[in-house]
Amino acid sequence: MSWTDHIFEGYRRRVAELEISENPFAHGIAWTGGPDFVPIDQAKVPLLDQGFLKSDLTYDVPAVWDGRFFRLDDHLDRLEASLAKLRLTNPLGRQGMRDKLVEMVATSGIRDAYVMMIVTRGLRYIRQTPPEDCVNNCYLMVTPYLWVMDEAVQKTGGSAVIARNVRRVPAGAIDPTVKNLQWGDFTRGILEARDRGAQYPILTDGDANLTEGSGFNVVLVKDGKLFTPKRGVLEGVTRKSVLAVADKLGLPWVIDDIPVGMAYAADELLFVTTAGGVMPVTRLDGQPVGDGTVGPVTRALWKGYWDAHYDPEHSFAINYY
Ligand code: PDG
Repeated sequence: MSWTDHIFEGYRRRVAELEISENPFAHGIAWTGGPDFVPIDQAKVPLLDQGFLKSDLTYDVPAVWDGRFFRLDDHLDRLEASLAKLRLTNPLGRQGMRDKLVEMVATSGIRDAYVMMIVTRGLRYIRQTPPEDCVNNCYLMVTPYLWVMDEAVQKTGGSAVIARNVRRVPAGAIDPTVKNLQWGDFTRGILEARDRGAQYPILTDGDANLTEGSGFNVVLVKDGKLFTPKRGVLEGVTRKSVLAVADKLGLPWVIDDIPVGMAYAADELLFVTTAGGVMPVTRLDGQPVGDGTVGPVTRALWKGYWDAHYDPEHSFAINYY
């Protein structure tokens, strides 16, 4: 029995059930502003939407696990903060969005879901129109859970590089605390990682400190203590969950500037995101991290993170129809 089985066994059963479901939304459900929900592969964005043309948008991604919404309010809080910074308003309002997301999950029958809420500037751009006169658009989708790292890779750990050919966009250019889809730096990083025989890039701030990777925060473990970068990163909800698990386990942690050199000296390395949870990384720049196996701290955080999905303090059950 593998150390990940207690979570993955039930998940695999639920996925098998979803695969034979006759629900037209079993592969994903979307809402793009109209009266009805649409199957995900039929959902469309208007060409003139400035979210599409200029990436003038923000978004957030919570997840549903085993029929329970996890930390939805944390994600709605972050979305609200991002909207305020961009002078966007949520056309549905917070409660309206919350209700619609729950309805969509229930309608789809999807038990383990990746949930995306996007708010765009709308059809008119602020060059011609005052921002307060733009009618903002909202797009929602719920799809089966998305793994940034496959189950099989999680068991032994993924491989990463510290990108040399690209740095994280400076916070003074694109605010990384506003969750955004301007992925040019990450895309270059992913290409570089592939060229170097690895799966994931970690980007630096250009001053030899770590920032984050393509859709995840970075945490390293040294002598039983957790270190995670402070600047140039999204303030991740998964990171927050993982640090809460560390508190329960009595492990100290710090959010600070983390020099690149610390990654090479780490005992353990992990990536954390809503789209995959706690992802062990056991090779960095072609060398083993620590002893090259998934270490005890990572395993304990992994277990604590998934167990927290059943804690009513951070999750609630969806009433499926
Ligand atoms: N940093 C970045 C740049 C992210 O995009 C994400 C989440 C995180 C950190 C982690 O944040 P949180 O723990 O709150 O989820 N990114 C996921 C994955 C995107 C992907 O497709 O790889 C998301 O936006 O869904």
